[in-house]
Parts: sequence; C-alpha cells; structure tokens
Amino acid sequence: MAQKASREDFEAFFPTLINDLSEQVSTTKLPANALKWFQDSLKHNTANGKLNRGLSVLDTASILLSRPLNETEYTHLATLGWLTELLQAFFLVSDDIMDSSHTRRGAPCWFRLPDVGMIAINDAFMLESSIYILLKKYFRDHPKYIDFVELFHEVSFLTEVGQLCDLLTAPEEKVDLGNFSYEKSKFIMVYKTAYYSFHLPVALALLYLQLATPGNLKQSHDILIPTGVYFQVQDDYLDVYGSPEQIGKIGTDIQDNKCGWAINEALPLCDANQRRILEDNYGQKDKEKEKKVKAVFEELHLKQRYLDFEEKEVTRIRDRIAHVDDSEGLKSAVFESFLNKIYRRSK
Ligand code: GPP
Ligand code: MG
Ligand code: MG
Ligand code: MG
Repeated sequence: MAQKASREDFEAFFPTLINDLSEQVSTTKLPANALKWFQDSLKHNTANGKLNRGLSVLDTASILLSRPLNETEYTHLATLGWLTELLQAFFLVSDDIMDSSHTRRGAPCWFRLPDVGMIAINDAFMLESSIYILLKKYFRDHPKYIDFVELFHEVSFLTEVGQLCDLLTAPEEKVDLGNFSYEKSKFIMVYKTAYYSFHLPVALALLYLQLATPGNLKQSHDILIPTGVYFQVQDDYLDVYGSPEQIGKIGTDIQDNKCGWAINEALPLCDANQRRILEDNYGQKDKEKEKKVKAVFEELHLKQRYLDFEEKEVTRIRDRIAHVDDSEGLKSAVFESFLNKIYRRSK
C-alpha cells in the first residue's frame, strides 16, 4: 500500500539541504554575513507554503511502487521534492517583484523587507542555482541525471514563456480589455503554472524510479496540464474572492491589469454599462476603482459561475483519470491524489 507523505517529516528534511548548500557556498570562503544572508533567503522563501509540489513527488513515487518508500528512496525523493519547492521559491520571489505584490504566505514579500529590496533578484537566482547544486550532489550517478537537469531547464523555460505572456497582456497604464480573451488566459495558465506545478513533480518521480516512457509521460501530461489550468483558475478566483488571511497574500490581479479567469469570465456577460465600468476601472492602482470592478463581478454572479466551473472541470478531469492506461506503470491514483489536494481549496 502507498503511504501519504507527512508534511512534518518533509519539512524536517530541509535543514539537511540547507547544510549541503551552505557547505558548497562556503568553498568560496564568502564572508559570514553573506552566508547567513543566503541561509535566511533559503529559509524565508521556502517556509509556510502548502508544499503540494514537494509532497507530490513523494506521494507519486509511493503510489507507483504500491508501498511505503524505504530510507534511501525517501531521502532521494524528498530531495527532488525540495527541488520543486526551490524552483517555486525562485519563481515566487521574482513574481512578487513583477506583480508589485505586498504579502506572500502571510508575511511581507521578500523584496519588501527593508534590508532586501532588489537584492531579492540575486537571491532568486541563487534559489534557482541551488537546484542544480543539489541535483549534482545527489544524482550525478543516477542513470537519469541528465534527464533531471533537462527537465528542470525545460520546465523553467516554459514557465518563463508563460510569465512573459502574463506580463505582456497586462501593461501598466494601458488598459485595453479588447486585448483579453479566454484563449490568451488559458495559454498563460498552461505555461506559467501547469508545467512546473503539476507535470514536473510526477515526471521527477517517474524518472527517479526509471519508469518514465514517452507514453506514460504523455498521458500524465495530458491529465496534469488541465489539472494545472484548473489550479490557476482557483488562484485567479482566490485573488479576487479569497481573504488575505486565508490565502496568505493580498490579491493584485485587478489593479495589475491581469488577463486572468475573472475578467475573462465577466467580459462576455457584460452589458454596455458594465463594460464601461470595467473599462474605466480595471488595471489601475486604486482601491476604489478595484471595488467598482468587484461590484460588476458581483452583479455577474462570478462566484456562482466559479463554483459551477469547478464541478464541471473536476468531473471532466476525473473522467480522464478513470481512463488512464496502466500498461506502462502509470496509476490513476497518482492523479487522484493530486486532484484531491486542490479540489475546492480555499488557500
Ligand atoms: C503564478 O502567477 C505563476 C508563477 C508564480 C510563476 C512565475 C514565473 C516566473 C518565471 C517568475 P501569479 O502571479 O498568479 O501567482 P500569485 O497569485 O501567487 O502571485
Ligand atoms: Mg503574482
Ligand atoms: Mg504573476
Ligand atoms: Mg495569482
């Protein structure tokens, strides 16, 4: 029987990796304050998250093996899990600068800390580089070492493509709602979120266990990309409707002129008056204008439309999961486990 990874055990594992990275960076004989800075950045930027990506690497492997992991497997897979969390930390530190966000995981964004500022850009680079230092340390002799490296590089690139489109469809001071569409928002969601959040953890587990085949990677991709889009729709919904206490961050999408789920859901439903209100108030750094946009969303019953979307989409994904072909070692429980982690989430 598979075993669900414990969050506490997984968290308790991270200090080992901080030690490894500290040892590695100490070979440069860097000043003590710089070493401490790097350690603080590693801790702050990986703390208080949901850890869904990291835990999914462990859960996926245990499901694929149909048994609990042994000690070596746990060490290796927890390391791979933390590499997905380091990738996430790299993206979040950068994304918060680009989105002018204020809080993350219930605390000020890293770049908002008085002593940090734009040093955060270099910290983000170091979080990313840490992935490859640890990959080399633990997996240099693994038969799939180069596949791990390529997977991280490719998934990073795809995420950056998604982020580019997210930013380009949200120019500051140039609001043009005619520029938005459901197709654009879907593209952004697939690339900026789904690959690194969903495809990556499962692909890592498949590679580690040497079970990856072009067939099962494709199948898993075809389920996990729609799951990732569903997850980003939730993120966009919570940006507007979640409370900061609940989601750990203050929503910025309306003020940031983002081409996300809510505005794309609203646009085809608006009458001329509502459209004008959105044109006049969307995408401006002004709380009152943001409220006016939210009032139109309310009139259009976006909350209910979200709940309907969620049920329909989850039924569609579950149907795909039910048709998983397990002849190449894949198991539908891998995807169920992932979906259960996010279904009806409120944070
Ligand atoms: C989620 O966007 C996507 C990312 C965090 C990936 C960022 C990619 C980079 C290459 C930096 P979001 O802005 O909706 O996330 P959040 O709501 O958490 O700020
Ligand atoms: Mg953001
Ligand atoms: Mg963003
Ligand atoms: Mg968001």
